[in-house]
Amino acid sequence: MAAGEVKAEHLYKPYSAVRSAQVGRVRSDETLPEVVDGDGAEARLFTAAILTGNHVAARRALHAALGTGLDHIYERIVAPALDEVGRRWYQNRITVADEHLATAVAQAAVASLYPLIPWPAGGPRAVVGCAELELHTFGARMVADLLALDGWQTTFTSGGISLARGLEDAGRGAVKLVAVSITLGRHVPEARALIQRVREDAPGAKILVGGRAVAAQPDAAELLGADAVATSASLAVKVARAWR
Ligand code: B12
Repeated sequence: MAAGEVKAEHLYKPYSAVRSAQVGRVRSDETLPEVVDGDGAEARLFTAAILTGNHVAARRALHAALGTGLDHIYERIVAPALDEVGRRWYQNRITVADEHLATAVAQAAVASLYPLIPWPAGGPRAVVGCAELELHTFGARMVADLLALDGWQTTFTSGGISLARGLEDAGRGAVKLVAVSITLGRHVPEARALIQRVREDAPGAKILVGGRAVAAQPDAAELLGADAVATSASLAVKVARAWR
């Protein structure tokens, strides 16, 4: 999506539930957006907050859910909310600017949790990133965070840059796991080439793939030359445990 202008009227749309969140109350309100696969009121509040650019309400919704675990926050609140944002954008119900704003608010809210999380130190090395050209980085970030929480020493290389560079920085010989996220089907060829390079550069590393482009393809690991495919960040953690 090309960058768009963020207009002031996008910042605070009249969702009464967002105003409720600002004063710390969660209430069922039919003005809240429906969220498929989300966790009830929490996901709906968070969705309303990011769609209205309300940083305070977005942060508050995630902080209130911190006791449920980061995996719950990521998969039952944040990912379903972003799905809803994508759906609305696809249906032309929101603008590109709305989508950019919602994503930025969601990322800032997630980042505000980081100082509150007891990240373990040390552990086996993992490098997590996207295929080159892939700009959808949020899912990979979630995978990196949940692996870090499970005791991996994780390097997150973000998107649009070479994951091979991340491998180099982490010390290729020591890397036990490389996780590659692919959202768009058109990036599968780059991902395959990247995985081939990783095989040569870090022959001891296990390679895990995931993301929207491969989640529904049971033979994705074979097609891409990876060791396994997982459909969510928490499943990535389970698969990776066997490789520690
Ligand atoms: C935010 C967003 C963007 C942002 C991304 C910002 C960022 N820093 O990430 C920007 C603006 C860059 C963007 C651009 C585009 N986007 Co976009 N985007 C989205 C949106 C709304 C949310 C994505 C997101 O973060 N989801 C939340 C994460 C957590 O979900 P996830 O990535 O699937 O990750 C989960 C699992 O898949 C898994 N997982 C992910 N990675 C990995 C890796 C491993 C190893 C494992 C095991 C698991 C795993 O774990 C995660 C949690 O469980 C989606 C809508 C949607 N439904 O996703 C559209 C969406 C993905 N975008 C879409 C499109 C079309 C585009 C553009 C092509 C638009 C355009 N015309 O320019 C460009 C392409 C840019 C590019 N070159 O990559 C379409 C894709 C359609 C398709 N073909 O599948 C979607 C689905 C919107 C829609 N409804 O049509 N987008």
